[in-house]
Amino acid sequence: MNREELEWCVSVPKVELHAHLNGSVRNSTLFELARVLGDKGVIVFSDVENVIMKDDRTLHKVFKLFDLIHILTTDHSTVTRITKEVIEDFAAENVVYLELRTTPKRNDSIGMSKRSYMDAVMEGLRAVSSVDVDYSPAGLKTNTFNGSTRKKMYVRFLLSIDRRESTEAAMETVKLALEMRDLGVVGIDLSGNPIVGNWSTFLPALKFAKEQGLYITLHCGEVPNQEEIKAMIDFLPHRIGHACCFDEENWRKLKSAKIPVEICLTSNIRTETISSIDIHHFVDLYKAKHPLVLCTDDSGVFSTSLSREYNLASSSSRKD
Ligand code: 6MZ
Repeated sequence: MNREELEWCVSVPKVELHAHLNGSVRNSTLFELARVLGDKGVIVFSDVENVIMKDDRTLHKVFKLFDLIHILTTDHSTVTRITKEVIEDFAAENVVYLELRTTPKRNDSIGMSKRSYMDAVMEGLRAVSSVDVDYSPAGLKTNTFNGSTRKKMYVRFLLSIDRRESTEAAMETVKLALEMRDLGVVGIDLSGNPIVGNWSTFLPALKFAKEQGLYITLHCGEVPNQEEIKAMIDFLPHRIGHACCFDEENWRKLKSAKIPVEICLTSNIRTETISSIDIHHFVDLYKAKHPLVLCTDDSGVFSTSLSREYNLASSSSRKD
């Protein structure tokens, strides 16, 4: 990686549209949290350290890692902390518009509801001190920064439905998104382990969300399930993430529907969803002028940054 090019990629103002909150946590924070829980006897620190340090990030292993990260992060004050840190990390990279996504979580044993989880997220947003943050949708129309000369950033949220969830739980997330629209929640994401759950389970909630005017983005084609990919394209989401394992027919459908694709290069390579950057569909879509956006997916889990993704994309599109 050329240092000068990377510095240039850091310096340009950028937009991040596909970043999972719990996948974007700093390693140093994960270690600190693991040490505290280790001291309390809740976890064995060395076991966690091993997993965080390991390089194995295949798709199967990644979801196990998320379960572990959730053990470390899912209490109100930690959710607030990681939200603040993640937003500040993106700000430091000159991200000027961030759409951060997270799965609202319920954990009765600590009095956490999906709403209180999201309230903790919002508190983290308000705690950001390194930049001026606009998080109200009205801010896009009026200048809420009141002449401040500090660095500015717009932050919006997508609420994720995890593929392990039921129709009812998915609907609860959609209703929560509607309740929190004034706080900067703009849409719904469907994510989680792609080999778990059925499209038909989430469809009622996603349909309702769309009818209510929420934006929809779907993790689509992380595994070669062509039937599901087809059904997802037919649903006409506003964007899709990944699009790795499409057959010819689904590529044709996607291109004619002009559905924008969130491209996550490092994530796809590290999870071995795409075997090499040289055959990544990014180049084909870019040349076809298909709408796309470069994203990090999980900057913590995959040790990347949006600037690195830009740098990687510029070198791979130049090769051709
Ligand atoms: C599918 C992913 C993902 O929501 O707890 N997530 N889902 N494919 C991916 N590609 C590698 N990366 C992350 O953030 C973590 C959650 O985001 C989803 C998974 O559901 C994971 O548990 P939050 O903040």
